[in-house]
Amino acid sequence: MTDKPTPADWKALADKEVKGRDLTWNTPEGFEIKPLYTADDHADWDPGLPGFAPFTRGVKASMYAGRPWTIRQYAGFSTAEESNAFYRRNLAAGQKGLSVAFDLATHRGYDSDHPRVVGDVGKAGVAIDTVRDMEILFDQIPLDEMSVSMTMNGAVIPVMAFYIVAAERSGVSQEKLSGTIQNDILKEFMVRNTYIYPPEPSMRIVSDIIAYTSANMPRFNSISISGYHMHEAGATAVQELAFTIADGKAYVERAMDAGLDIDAFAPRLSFFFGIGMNFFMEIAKLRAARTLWYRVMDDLGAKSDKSKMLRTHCQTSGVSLQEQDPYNNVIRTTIEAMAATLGGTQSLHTNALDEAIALPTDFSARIARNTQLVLQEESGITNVVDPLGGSHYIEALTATLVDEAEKLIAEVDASGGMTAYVDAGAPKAAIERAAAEKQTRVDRGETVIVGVNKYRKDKEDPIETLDIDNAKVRKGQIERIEWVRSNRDEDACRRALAALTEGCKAGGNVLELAVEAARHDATLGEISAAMEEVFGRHDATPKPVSGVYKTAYEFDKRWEQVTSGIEAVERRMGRKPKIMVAKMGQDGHDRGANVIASAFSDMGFEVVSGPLFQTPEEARDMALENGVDVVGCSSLAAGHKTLIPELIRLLKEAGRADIKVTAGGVIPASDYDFLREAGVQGIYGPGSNVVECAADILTLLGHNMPPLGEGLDEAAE
Ligand code: MLC
Ligand code: 5AD
Repeated sequence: MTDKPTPADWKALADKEVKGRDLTWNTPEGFEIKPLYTADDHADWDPGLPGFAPFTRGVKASMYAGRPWTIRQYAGFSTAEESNAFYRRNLAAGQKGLSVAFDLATHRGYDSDHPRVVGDVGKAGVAIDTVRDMEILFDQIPLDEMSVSMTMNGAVIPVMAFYIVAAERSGVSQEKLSGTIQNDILKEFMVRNTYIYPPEPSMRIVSDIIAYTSANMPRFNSISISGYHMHEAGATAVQELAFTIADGKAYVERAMDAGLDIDAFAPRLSFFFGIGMNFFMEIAKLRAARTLWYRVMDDLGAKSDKSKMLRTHCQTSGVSLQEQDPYNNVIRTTIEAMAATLGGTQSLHTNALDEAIALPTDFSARIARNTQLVLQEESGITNVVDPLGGSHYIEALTATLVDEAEKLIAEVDASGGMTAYVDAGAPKAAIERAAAEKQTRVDRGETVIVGVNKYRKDKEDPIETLDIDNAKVRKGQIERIEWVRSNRDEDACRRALAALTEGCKAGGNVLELAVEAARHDATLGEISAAMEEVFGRHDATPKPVSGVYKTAYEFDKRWEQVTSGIEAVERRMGRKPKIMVAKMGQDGHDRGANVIASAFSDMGFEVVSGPLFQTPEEARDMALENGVDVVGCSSLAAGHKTLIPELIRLLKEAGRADIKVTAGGVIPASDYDFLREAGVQGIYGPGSNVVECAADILTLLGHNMPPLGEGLDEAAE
């Protein structure tokens, strides 16, 4: 009989097989992943049992064997009528919970008739201006039975108030409402950008909502503390974990400072994570998150296990999905959905295959939902609790993630806690750096994306996407606002709004006051404005990181070609070519704009970063004042067909038709002709390579740019 092989024997054999090649893999988190894990890699780690502290293996003892996760698809577009019909079709086809996506006008506290939101109404979600809209949104959906998530942070007060009053009008009192409000403002300042008020009053709003729901709505989750958007903005798993848990800690401390008993509200705090393509890391991330939250809440003095139990929703990763070869997205989403469920999520949204281009159609939404139905009903995943528990790799990864996230949380604590850390811009900068590094790995082909930087198709087949007639939605909304205004008791409404403003100044629960205003049919814009009077409106200018691209592309031939092209243009013009990166409308997705600004500035362009939320007029003024050669408009929320042509018209009107306007972001190929006819000179959709974009822009500036050194596929090898 031979001796039992040892890890050293394995190493010798593996080395021989690969002739000594190094098989370790460095993850974006900076972990060195070995090709083999054994019990020695997690000897000091005990994940315990599901249903018991620290809940690493799951929050319920029986988990999905007892009840599967909630299939909760995030959706909303155009009008309340259309979204309601879409929800009802989805529920009939197997969806289990609702999740409302609001348009950006609503997010930012503007009614649909406000001049700043002309391009945004009904585009990225449903337009909600009044309680009447909310009643239509849930028509024939029993709110005492259906749990409803609402993704709202900026205009969280009017939206919660409308929901409560709409339910009330349908005969359902607030204590019967089950669901979740996102209400997570700290991550808005870091990555999502749909804030309205400055940080301090925003934190008060969060705490007022926690106080109100814990007193009046026992089945309602007062917050969804979200790492998802950090993940999407490019955060590593360690950053997502640490900043999300630290955010949670900040909210708990704030509510305790307001005099609330931790065990009275903590059982209704919930979480939300993004699930990307690093399969095992994502599974371990959810297990680590539960462990971390248990420890944090224990330290904060929570007594009840329910207060220390991290319950979470997950969504598969939007940024992992691609415009090119889009059916690959079904495969990616399936892998990510498996990671979320093997990690023990409570609720899940699976993205649609047309994610990178538009909002889901009935067809793409059906496949996305069926992905979960197949996992639940065909795969057998639900039969065993934490089926990967005990995997050497998973346990070792979980333990490492807990350790590394705890180090980062300690760093946040040392800087004065998450509110101060966010105020100083530290997490935003760290995430942007990680995002720029990630983009570089993709552009250089080190991170493979099938169908994009490797195995690209010669010709893409067009797919059908959802198009929303924004002007029509806006017109209908304006008519309804007018109808509501003419049918309300104006004096009572004004008094309720004045009481809300007074409450913002003097103290008093702002949600309670807003519910009263909603009962008198105040609009979302009016309620937001009544609060803005006291709190003010927050704005921020992006601060792109610098140097990441330069370092990553050192000695890269294509990069050198572009930088020498820029130098040539600079010699000709007697100054650096100047590009303004513009973000118009209420679309706050700034990852792409920041990546472009960082990369172009590293290449040698002079970059002017426009603030978020500009109107076309403001973008024109900034372009003229700064004497730019190009305005690059970044659009991810479907405002491009309204806002970019308007900017071009305004530049022409100012006699500066020579300023080139380009467009980048989520732009369906079917809109390219429309934009070109409107005068857009370069269009860069998802999956564009920054070096190639720069070469293209040099050509626009009249430089005779030779073809870039190598093709994409060669670069990927
Ligand atoms: C669950 N239950 C069980 C059980 N499993 N009971 C017995 N045995 C089991 N095995 C019980 C639970 O205790 C609970 O009851 C009830 O069943 C429902 O289960 P749940 O696990 O709480 O699920 P759910 O109601 O779906 O709640 C999940 C949640 C919640 C806690 C994570 O916060 C949620 O639904 N979040 C969704 C957030 C969301 O959709 N966000 C979209 C963001 S999109 P009880 O009585 O204990 O409650 C976005 C994108 C953008 O943000 O725009 O940027
Ligand atoms: N409908 C469906 N999904 C949406 N998402 C955003 N808005 C909507 C909507 N109105 C999804 C996308 C996006 C993520 C933030 O949420 O997947 O990437």
